[in-house]
Amino acid sequence: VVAVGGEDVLGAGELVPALSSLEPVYGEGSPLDEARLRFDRLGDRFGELYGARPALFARSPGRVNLIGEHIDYEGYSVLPMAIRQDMIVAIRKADGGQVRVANVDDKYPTCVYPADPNKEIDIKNHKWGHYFMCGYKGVYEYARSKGIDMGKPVALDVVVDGTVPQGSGLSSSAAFVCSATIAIMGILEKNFPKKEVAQFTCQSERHIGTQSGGMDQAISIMAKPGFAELIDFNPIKATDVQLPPGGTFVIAHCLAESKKAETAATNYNNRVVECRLAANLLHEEPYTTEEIEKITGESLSSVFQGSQTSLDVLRAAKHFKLFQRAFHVYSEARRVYTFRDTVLSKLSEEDMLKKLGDLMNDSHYSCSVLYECSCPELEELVKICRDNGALGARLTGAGWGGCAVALVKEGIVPQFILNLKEKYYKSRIDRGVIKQSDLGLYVFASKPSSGAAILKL
Ligand code: NG1
Ligand code: MG
Repeated sequence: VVAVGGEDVLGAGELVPALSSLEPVYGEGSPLDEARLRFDRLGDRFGELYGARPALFARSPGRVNLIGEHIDYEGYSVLPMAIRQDMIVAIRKADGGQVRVANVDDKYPTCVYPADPNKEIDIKNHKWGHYFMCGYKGVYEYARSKGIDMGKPVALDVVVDGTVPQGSGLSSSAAFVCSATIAIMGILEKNFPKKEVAQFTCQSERHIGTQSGGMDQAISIMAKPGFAELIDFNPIKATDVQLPPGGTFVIAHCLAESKKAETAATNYNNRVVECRLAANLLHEEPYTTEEIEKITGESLSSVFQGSQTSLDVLRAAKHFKLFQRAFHVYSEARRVYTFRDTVLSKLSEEDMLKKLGDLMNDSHYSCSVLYECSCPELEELVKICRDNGALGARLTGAGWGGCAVALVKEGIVPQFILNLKEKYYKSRIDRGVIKQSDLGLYVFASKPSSGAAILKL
């Protein structure tokens, strides 16, 4: 049994040995030297900070969602793939009673927490290290729910290095929560079934205050190199989807950051609440609180009792566009299956790619007009993608900023990326929004990467 590529189990104990090389993680043809350098640098930084080698490393990838946006929290299937960009974690057990979470990038000051899985995360005071503690709390909660003895809560020294751009819709947050989780499992020599890790890490991330669906954690944990995955929920299941070789997905950041944790009450969680309400009532005009209460015969604060994040939404909202949100969800859920069926169909590759592109365009329209989770920058970027030969383009992830994903014929990828640089990024480099040398972080082609792994290097 191995940790990555192994069928069902994840961990680093007797049952599941940790990987001892990077090849199975990053795969053939990927820049392994670069990856090795990152792990070396992470180990060195760990040594500088804590005066020791890390006991082990863990890695979990970001993802790009190809289709199926804002429907995971309704329980509908989605179709993401893991990307090479990831979060890597170096860790050891520490003395004392603290969890110290440092970053190789000085932009992220070290966060220190009491080593107490019962302590609530201070979400009103958002810090980058909170995501690690989501993972920490989650592991203990899962163990408790299964009656697994974890002993005394463990103090930890941690350093992380992330290459998934933040607030980009590429799921840096889940990559962080998942890598933290499996790093802690590794340190405690616990092996848990992959599906359960995929399930409980979704709960774990909710400690940050977003009512997330389970897509990001599921793909980060269960991805297999070379495949996108159709993810079903309740129970979680991942089915490999082999994409047509003639098409490539290009990911491009619009450079507006989607601050999901900070804007939860008006954006992400608002849509979660609207969808829950829409399941009961539907007409086209926006609903007021009073009207919904009249229809349901119940006050909204009692419907959402016990969920502070939902009560925050109710306080921040003027009206609820239930019909539009539901229309998006049902049509998007259908597009996911049509996308999967198209990939499996006997269509010529040319026709297949065209159909997939059309579905992506329809998905974007629905996100933009019905779900209202786009932004002017994303609209401009998606249009530029289409004008420059993309078969389809759409926002990906939560939206309100972050990335677009475009389906592009393999043969024109280099020229396509050059065109985006010229038409979208150049003026922004001139205005100092980003540096020319960082461009590769914001626009790149991606192949489906592997899922979470524990490494002893
Ligand atoms: P991002 O913001 O891209 O990580 C979020 C949710 C997903 C899903 C998408 C929209 C979290 C951790 N992730 O993704 O579950 O709902 O938005 O499809 O909240
Ligand atoms: Mg996220």
